Amino acid sequence: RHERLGEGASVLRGHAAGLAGDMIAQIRRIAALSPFRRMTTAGGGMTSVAMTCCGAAGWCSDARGHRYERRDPMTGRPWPPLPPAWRAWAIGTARLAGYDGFAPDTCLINGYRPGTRMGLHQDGDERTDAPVVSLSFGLPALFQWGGLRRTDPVRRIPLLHGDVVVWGGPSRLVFHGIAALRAGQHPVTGPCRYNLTFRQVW
Ligand code: MD3
Ligand code: FE
Repeated sequence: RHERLGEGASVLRGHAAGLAGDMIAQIRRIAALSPFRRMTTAGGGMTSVAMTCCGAAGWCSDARGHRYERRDPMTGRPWPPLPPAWRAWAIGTARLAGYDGFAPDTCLINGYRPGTRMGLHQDGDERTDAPVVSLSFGLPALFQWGGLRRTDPVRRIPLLHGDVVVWGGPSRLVFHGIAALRAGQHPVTGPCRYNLTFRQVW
């Protein structure tokens, strides 16, 4: 159940499938306080993905650029708290993958519908000496996993309902993305995919 993808990266296939019902109910409560929204990008565009966050920090993008903020700019209020059970789960999962001492202070929640995609990018707004724990629910996605340079060749890895991936060490700064989601219906999420990423900002 614990497959090494590459240096520092491991996948736990289906590891979170049993948590889906509770976590999706919790996502709805978070989204009632800080709704899913597409974010403006510095280039003048919008993210294809709809996002919300919980925890002491939340990832934000606007015409000026992207960064973490303590408050949701849409509501002016602090982001909803990171559920303690989520935090404990993420710490335990990081440990299973070989990362002790993970102290996540944010969870970015991405909402995908058919056609939604995420272009190739690196994640460096948070601490890159801490891993990222990612969790997928609902419709399958094709993860694009490149290298440290944008032009490096890309591997394509399916991410299915309940799959968990832990990225750290040399894998932490790789370029990655998600191909346009294909239409479908999932018994738990309907026409959606959710991706949760636990990170340490501060
Ligand atoms: C590898 N999310 O939120 S999850 C993101 O499915 C993001 O929504 C994708 O890329 C999604 O930034 C992919 C897998 C993932 C997440 C973060 C990473 C892989 C990563 C950070 C560093 C390296
Ligand atoms: Fe990313």
